[in-house]
Amino acid sequence: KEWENKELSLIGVPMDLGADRRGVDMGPSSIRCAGVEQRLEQLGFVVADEGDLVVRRAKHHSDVPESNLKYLYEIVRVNEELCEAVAGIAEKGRFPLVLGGDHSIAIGTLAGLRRKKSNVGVIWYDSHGDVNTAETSPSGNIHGMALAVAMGYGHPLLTGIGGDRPKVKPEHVAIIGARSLDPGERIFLKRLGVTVFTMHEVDRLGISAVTERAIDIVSKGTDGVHLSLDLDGVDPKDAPGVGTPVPAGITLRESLLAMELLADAGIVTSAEFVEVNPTLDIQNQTAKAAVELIASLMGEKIM
Ligand code: NNH
Ligand code: MN
Ligand code: MN
Ligand code: MN
Repeated sequence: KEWENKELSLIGVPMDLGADRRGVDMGPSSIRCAGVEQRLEQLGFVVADEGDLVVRRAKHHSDVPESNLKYLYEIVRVNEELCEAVAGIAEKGRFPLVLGGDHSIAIGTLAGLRRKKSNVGVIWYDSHGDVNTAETSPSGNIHGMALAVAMGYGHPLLTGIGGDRPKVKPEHVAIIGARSLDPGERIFLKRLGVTVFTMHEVDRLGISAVTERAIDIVSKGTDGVHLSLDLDGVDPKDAPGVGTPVPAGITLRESLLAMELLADAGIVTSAEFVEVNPTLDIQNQTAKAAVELIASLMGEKIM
């Protein structure tokens, strides 16, 4: 593995424009407060905290004439920057760990990874599919479009970040935890043949079998695997500090097992943890959950 040197770079993206809701911009700060760097150092990682990118406050969301794409231009600008930053980290053979921020930042992360790897597998751990386009989105919020954009679908300013080519192939994607899909997303996911482990599969098969199947899918024919973990994939009882909580989700306990299985498989080469909103949280519980998940993903063992 390329990061066997245990060198890791943290980068925060205090983005909330993609969710059109304040508070998730404080996600990177809340995860840092929960002790992510120290925890990684205890695991033997040499951590370089690259700090946060700058996200400008937008005056008004309808900055694209005749489009429902909220805050498009600033989201594009930040993701271009994130793309460069992630590409630089991966280029040096370090593990990129991106802290969000809303999920629109996956657009920049995956564009950056594509510079180094031609076939990135993606585990999209989320209660949502995030495969809307401007045409299907009920909200106009770009965080609900990030995975579609990464596969090459959406506004050209978004799909063009880091170059016009698609960043991820549908057959290399596995969604885990879905329980809130918009009508257009269901059609899109079926048409593209994306593997979706909804809560139905999680309940029937159990999280360990689901994770093992997901590992098979994302590691077949790929040269790296990215974990894109939206904290709203975790049940709101365990992760209340998110903008769009959806009940009946994957417990923190199950999620930790999923991370441990990913660690054991040794396939994950980059990760991002997104959508933590400390203004909606209880005592930073959700950021703390994120740190537990990160530690398990990066190999922490009970004994
Ligand atoms: N599907 C809805 C939309 O596109 C909600 C997306 N919200 C998320 N996605 N938090 O992970 O607006
Ligand atoms: Mn340090
Ligand atoms: Mn999401
Ligand atoms: Mn979500």
